[in-house]
Parts: sequence; structure tokens; C-alpha cells
Amino acid sequence: MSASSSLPLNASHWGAFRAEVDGGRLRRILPFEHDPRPSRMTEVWPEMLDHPLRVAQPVARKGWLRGDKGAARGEDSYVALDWDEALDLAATEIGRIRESHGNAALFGGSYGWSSAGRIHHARTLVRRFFGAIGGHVDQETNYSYGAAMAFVPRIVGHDMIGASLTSAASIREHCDIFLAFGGLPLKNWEIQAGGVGEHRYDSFMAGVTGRVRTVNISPCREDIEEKFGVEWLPVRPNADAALIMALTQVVLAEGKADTAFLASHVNDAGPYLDYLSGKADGTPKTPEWAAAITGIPAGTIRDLGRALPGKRVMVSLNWSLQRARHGEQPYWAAIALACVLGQVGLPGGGFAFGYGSSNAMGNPEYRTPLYGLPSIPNATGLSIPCARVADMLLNPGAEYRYDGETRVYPEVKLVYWAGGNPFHHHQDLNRLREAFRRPETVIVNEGYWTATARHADIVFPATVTLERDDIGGASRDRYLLAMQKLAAPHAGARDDYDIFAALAERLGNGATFTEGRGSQEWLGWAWDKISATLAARGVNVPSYEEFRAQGYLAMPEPQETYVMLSDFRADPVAHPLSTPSGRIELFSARAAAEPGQPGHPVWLDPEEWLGRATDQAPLHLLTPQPKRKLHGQMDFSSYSRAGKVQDRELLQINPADAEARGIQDGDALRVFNARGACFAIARIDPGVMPGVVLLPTGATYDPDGMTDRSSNPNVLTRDIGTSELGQGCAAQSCLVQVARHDGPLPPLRVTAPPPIQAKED
Ligand SMILES: Nc1nc2c(c(=O)[nH]1)N[C@H]1C(S)=C(S)[C@@H](COP(=O)(O)OP(=O)(O)OC[C@H]3O[C@@H](n4cnc5c(=O)[nH]c(N)nc54)[C@H](O)[C@@H]3O)O[C@H]1N2
Ligand SMILES: Nc1nc2c(c(=O)[nH]1)N[C@H]1C(S)=C(S)[C@@H](COP(=O)(O)OP(=O)(O)OC[C@H]3O[C@@H](n4cnc5c(=O)[nH]c(N)nc54)[C@H](O)[C@@H]3O)O[C@H]1N2
Ligand SMILES: [Mo]
Repeated sequence: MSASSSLPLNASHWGAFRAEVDGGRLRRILPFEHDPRPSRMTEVWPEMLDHPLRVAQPVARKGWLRGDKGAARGEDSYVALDWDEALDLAATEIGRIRESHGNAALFGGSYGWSSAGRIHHARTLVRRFFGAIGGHVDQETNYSYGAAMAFVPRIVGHDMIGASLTSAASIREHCDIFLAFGGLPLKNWEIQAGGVGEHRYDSFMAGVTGRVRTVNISPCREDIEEKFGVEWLPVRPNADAALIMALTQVVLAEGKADTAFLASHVNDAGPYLDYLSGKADGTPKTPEWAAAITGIPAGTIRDLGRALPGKRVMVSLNWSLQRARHGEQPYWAAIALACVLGQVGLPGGGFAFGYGSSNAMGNPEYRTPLYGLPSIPNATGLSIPCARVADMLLNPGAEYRYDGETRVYPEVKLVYWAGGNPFHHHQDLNRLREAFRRPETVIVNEGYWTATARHADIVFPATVTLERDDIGGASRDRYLLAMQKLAAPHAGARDDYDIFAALAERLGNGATFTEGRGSQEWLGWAWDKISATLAARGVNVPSYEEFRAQGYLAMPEPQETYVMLSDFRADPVAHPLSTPSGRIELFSARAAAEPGQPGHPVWLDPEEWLGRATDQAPLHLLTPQPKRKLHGQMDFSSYSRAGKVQDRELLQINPADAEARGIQDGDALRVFNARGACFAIARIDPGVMPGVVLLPTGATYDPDGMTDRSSNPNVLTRDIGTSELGQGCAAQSCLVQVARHDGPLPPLRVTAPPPIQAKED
């Protein structure tokens, strides 16, 4: 036992940790004693608890109080309110809109990563609140893998996304060739939704590299560090579907397809095989065809395709590949390649989505029991695919296609966000800003003055996880985590739970929301359910007090090495998939019903990619997840800032592209296209393929007209769904220009809260 193990524990999506608390103040963060690779991101908590950007008291926007109908949202100053005044104001406004327009005018989808603890999970609470008061417009799917989440279940059934991937142990033992589309970046394994007890990147990589031939197929070499000895195959962004199709075509042309598997487990491979051979459209999808699209020499593609048959092959795609126009297609093509090779359901082989996207992928299922507050059914039945939020606000009443249906955007009058930051996460922020001026009222619960809080009419100051007791964990992580309150709430901050309970009470639905419990009682309720679940599995469960004193409960180590779809492979009749045919659909009638979709995997032009580069926008911008933070969270911590220069993020650019623009390493840059502009600092990197630049997400949007004074790449990205099939976020399809910025960089405004007046006279 290490000395720190007697200290109180808490957890975030980037890791569990222990804390030294002295005289009511948080002094220091120490790593969780069982974490083999603790994230440095946890260390910033002491400075973030009382950071100048904390929201200190409830406020209302001045212009809104005067009835400006949203005109000054994002530019205004605020008036401080006391809690009762603010709660009355918000409840009256929600009640007024509910009365005059109905619950379908209330938007409470509130997409975002909230906190790790389950009981105080803000997004769960905002949805429960709206459930209690009669319903709202919700958001479905997610930004991470929204296109796949909607579409892949139609092709291979449920649970193939994000859930149980073939275990790392199975790859270690059986895999010969691991095709890593988008790489296996270390930075992504810092994070796991719900809290991380163990960062297991090192043990995962030890199994996936070395004996196994691993190919990093990505525009960016550092997606797998060179020390792992992997091959790097640079590919043009958004071109992966074409590469996968050509690999499949090589296998077919060589007569090496597993025709028995196609006959027994696949629904109608015929149309796709005819497309690959060229029988359908006159264009065989050969390596030569793909070379022109992917930028990879035909010989390299042919050699790789010839190497696959007879080997155990894992076709692994990161989530980033489907956050692009027609992002459904590389996933579908990968499933098809695994079928043609006959690898689906074999140990260490098949297809998988997300090994490189989050910690613990390929871990066994610990089935860590976790309970958030139960949801209350949404009486309106309305929801939008989450990434269509600006479309909804800008086009009330408009029809759109999604997942085989025609839907209509509702007419939203009030937006409530708690636990998310759309001015971080959404594409084309100048358009979102326009959209956010449409509703009559915007209410936000936040711990910090984020760009979203700055676009709200009423802001409630929320506590952060370290100011609350809670329970966290994730089903692929060994530890159930007892999160302990380490500090008193900052200034006037309150728990989201208490804010929603008070609003529900004022709206006459208090008992429905609380069921007579406070958050501590809900914690007891959750523990009872956890204990019962574990006891039923024969686990020796400690008392709640013992659990909290230890800080965690280790789940029993599962024995099995899991192989995705092994049941289905063994007996497709006894274990059919939840697809229309019960088999893997390489032809889908649902897909074929949409315009431009032939019903099988297809290469479709993403409109903004290197194949359509222009003089105005010649570079493909990729916007990966940031290394030193989770999205926009902790953007102003010292750790995040240490990765920036002049408070701007680094843009990775190939030496040839830099030279053509007279750019030297460390130069200030302007990054721009027709939608907007932002600033960055040049990092010249021969490990980025020519024509591609990378600027991570996460910088706090600081608008000055169409320009972001900071480095938020979402002023540049296009706000369009992946396609009618999935309507996911398509951020990775974006063309830009980059130029040296010789003058001084504009001072940032978002390093301090907006102007707040003590009280309206
Ligand atoms: N260009 C581009 N854009 C992208 C992506 C991309 O690849 N490229 N990726 C997308 C993806 S995958 C994602 S998941 C999204 C992430 O987008 P978000 O999840 O919206 O981003 P976060 O910064 O994590 O926002 C969470 C917010 O919740 C707040 N919060 C934390 N705890 C609490 C709490 O207890 N109560 C309350 N009220 N608030 C709390 C935090 O302060 C923070 O502001 O971004 C998407 N955007
Ligand atoms: N440190 C840190 N880790 C995180 C997060 C964070 O904010 N910070 N966020 C978490 C969340 S919410 C999510 S959803 C996951 C996201 O996980 P991913 O979507 O996998 O992450 P990204 O960083 O967007 O992309 C990974 C790599 O894919 C490559 N790539 C991009 N486009 C293409 C393409 O068209 N083809 C190919 N072959 N490669 C491409 C890029 O070089 C990039 O570095 O990350 C999680 N992990
Ligand atoms: Mo995500």
C-alpha cells in the first residue's frame, strides 16, 4: 500500500486521483496508486477550483433583461442576481414558453461530456428535469461516432460500436496483420468516459505491436509513435473507403475471397462485388483507381492487398474516419473487407471501430455496475441527431432525412444546456452564433465562463466534481470509484441537482424530479443497486462506508478473452444479428432508399477534401482531439497553456507546404476559409503528409466578427451531416488556407469573465 492510499479519492474522465487537503483547501493531486500511467491532466485541479474563470454567482444578460430578443448574445455584459431571483426568473420563463408554445418549444438535449460521476451527471439531470416537466426536444447519437451509431446497427446489428471489441489478449495471441486506420494515438487513451482507474495503453500496445505486423494508415505519422516499429502508410484524409475497396478488389481479383463465409453470413454481397469488379459502373476499383484518390502508389496498395489472404487480419478504424462527409462508407467498406477475407468472428481478426480512440478499448468487460438517476420518458417524443442543432434552430419546420425517416425540425424557443459546450463542439461556429440568436431564451449551468456560457441569457454557477460526493467508473475499467467531496463549492456555486430540483419545484413538478430525495439519498439509492447487482454475481460487497474509506472497489477480473461476433460466426442461424436479414448486410435496402446511395459500400466525393482543393482553400484541415485536455475543459490550466505558444495552439504542417508560404517553425499563422478564420502557431512536421494540416480542438472561441482571436478550428469546419444515413458530425472534411501572420496577435478576451454588474439599477 502506498502512503497516498489513505488520502481521499476523486475522479475525472482523464483519471482517478488522490488529493491532499489541508485546512479545507486542496493542496496537491497524487496519482491513483493502481494507475500504471496516470494522466498529468489531473494535476491541474488545485488551480482550476478557484480559477478566475469560475462562474461565481447566478447572472442574467443585460440585453435579455431589456428584451433584445437575443441580438447581443455573445457580446453582452451581465447582471448579478441572488439565487432566488435567478431561479424565479428561469422558472417563469420556462413556464411561460411551456404554456404558450408547448413542451416541443423547449430544447434540453444538452450534448456534452459533463462530469465523470453518475449521480451528478449534468446531462442526465437536464433530461430528467425536462422529463419531469412534460418533455422537450432531445438530442440523440453523439459527436464521437454519431454516423456509425445510427448506421452500423443497420449493417451488423447493435453493440458493434464503442462497446465490446475483440480483446487485446485475443489480438496478442492470434493477429498477424493489424491495419490501424487513424493509428493508435497515445493521447486518446488519456480519456475514458465515466472515469479511468487504469490507463492501459502500454499493455495494449505491447500486444498489438512487435510480433504483429501493424500498419499506421493515417495522414499523420505520430498517430503511432515510431518507437513501436510500425509501418507508416500516409493516406489522404477522407480517402480511406477507396483504399479499403482497392484492397478488397485485389483479394477478389486474386481469387482469394472467402466465398463460403460470404454465402453463409452475408446478405447479398453481389451488388458490391459487381461494383468492385467494375461490372456495375465500368470502373474496376483497382489499386490504380485508388492511387489517384488516396495518394498511395498502386504498387503499395497491391502488395498490401496480396499480403492479407491466409493471414489473421484485424481491420481497425478510429472514430475520426467517420466524423467526415460520407463517414458511413469507410466503416461499411471495412466490414466488407473483413467479410471477404472471412475474418469476422475469428480470434484476433475481423473489424473493429475505436481501438485508437479511447482508453481501455480491447479490455474485457468488467461490467462495473453504474447507476445514474433514472430517466423520465420524454413525452414529446422529439429528438434530433445531435450534430444537427444549428440546422434545427435556423430552419424550424424544415424536413430532413435521417436513418430511413423524414423528420421535421421543431420550433424551439428556449435552449437549456448543462454539461456541454456547443461553442466548443459544433462545426461552423459563426453559423452556430447566428443560430443561437434565434431562441427567445438560453439558459446554461456551467462551472466556468466557457464560450457557451457567454452566449447564455441566464447562467447558473455549477459545482465541479471535486465539490461533490459521487460514484464513477466505466464498464471496461476495473475500478468502481468512490468520488469524495474535496472542497466547498466555489463562491455561490450549487450542484446541478439542486438547481434542477429548485426549478422543478417552482414549475409544480418538484416531486416528480426528486422523488423526495436529495442527491445524497440518490447516492445511497445507487449504492443499494450496485450492492444488489454485485451480490447477485457472488461478489463480496463492502459496506458503503468501507467503500468510501478505501476510495474504490476492484471488480473481479473477467476470465474470458472476448472475440466480437464469434457466436454469430459459429452459428448464424442460432445467433442472428439484429439486422433485417439477420446477417451482415453488404446490401441494405434502407441505404438504397436514399438519393445517391446504391445500397452497398461506395466511394462518394466528400466535397471538401484534397481531390477538390482550390487556390483559396488548398489544404485539408484535420482537427484531432487535444493532447493536454479533454475537449475545451481546462483550456486555461497551466498544463494546457504549456502546450501552446502565445496562448495559441500549434498547427502541424509539412515542410514543403510551410516553405511555399514562407512559414518558419514557431511563426504565428492565420488559418482561414470562406466560413471564418483563427490563429495558430506553426509546428513544421515532416510526419504530416503534404497538403494536410492539423489543428487540435479545444481552444476557447473568442469571436471578433468572423474571426476567432484564439485557435478554435470550428470557425473553419463545415456544418453538414455525414449523410442522410447517419447525420453525424462531419468536422474532418474541411479545406483551408494558411498564411504567416506578421503583426501582433490580438489580445484574448476570454481569459477573464465577461463584465458583470453588481445589480441592475
Ligand atoms: N472540429 C471538431 N470538433 C469536434 C470534434 C472534432 O473531432 N473536430 N470532436 C467532437 C467530439 S468527438 C466531442 S465528444 C465533442 C465534445 O464536446 P463537449 O463535450 O461539449 O466538450 P467539453 O469541453 O468536454 O464540454 C463539457 C462542458 O461541461 C462542463 N461541465 C463539466 N462538469 C460539469 C458539471 O458537473 N456541471 C455542469 N453544469 N457542467 C459541467 C465543462 O466545464 C465543459 O464546459 O466535440 C466535438 N467537436
Ligand atoms: N487527450 C484526449 N483524448 C481524447 C479526447 C480529448 O479531448 N483529449 N476526446 C475523447 C473523445 S470524446 C473521442 S470521441 C475520441 C476520438 O477519437 P478519434 O476520433 O480516434 O480521435 P482524433 O484525434 O479525432 O483522430 C485520431 C487520428 O485520426 C487521424 N485521422 C483523421 N482523419 C483521418 C482520415 O480521414 N483517415 C485516416 N486514416 N486518419 C485520419 C488523425 O491524424 C488523428 O490524429 O478521443 C477521446 N480521447
Ligand atoms: Mo467524442
